[in-house]
Amino acid sequence: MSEPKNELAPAAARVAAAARDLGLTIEVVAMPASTRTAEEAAAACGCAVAEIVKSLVFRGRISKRPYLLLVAGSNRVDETAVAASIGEALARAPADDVRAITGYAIGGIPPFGHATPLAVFVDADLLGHARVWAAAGTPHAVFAVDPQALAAAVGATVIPMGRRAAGDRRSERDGRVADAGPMGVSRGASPLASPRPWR
Ligand code: 5CA
Repeated sequence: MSEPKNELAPAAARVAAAARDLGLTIEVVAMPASTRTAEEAAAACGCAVAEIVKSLVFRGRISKRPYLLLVAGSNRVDETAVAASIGEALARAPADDVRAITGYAIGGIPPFGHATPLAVFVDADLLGHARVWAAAGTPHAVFAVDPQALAAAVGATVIPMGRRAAGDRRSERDGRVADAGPMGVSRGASPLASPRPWR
């Protein structure tokens, strides 16, 4: 695959190099518009929000171990369900902590190539797409990837991650609804627990 014609920012170039190290064939693209949020990234990439990978850093409340959650852009993290899968409750990492752990600023956190090793979990909903888009180090850089290839390359454990954010429209390519009850998404011990509005 040819290199992108636009010159990449150093952080984006590091992501491209990390992908090569993993044997993952991607092309990092610098977008003229912001890709800082899942919604902005979807608009810039011309895809559904459900096809955006949010790379969110949490810490175990007990172990303090850092975890990377790769979450569908249209889903909110259901912390109760995720804790049930991972085996401990999680707390969101503050921005300066995220920067130290990953080496990247929020809005550009890539799903690999971090400053420190992270246990990685991927949202089962992401695997229903042929192609998803993830951040590549800056709030303007993204890459497209087969989610199965991404999950395999980073050694991610697939878990039910969340439920659809309020007000999000179902795209025609995403026939499932990751919401409470009937679709079989694990709700953990407390179905009434209110997940934080990760977007
Ligand atoms: N580039 C886009 C799409 S790939 C992106 O990085 N999206 S994201 O969802 O992975 O990153 C933005 C996330 O950072 C949001 O989910 C938001 O909840 C989180 N965030 C924003 N501010 C903070 C903060 N101060 N501390 C921790 N997380 C934050």
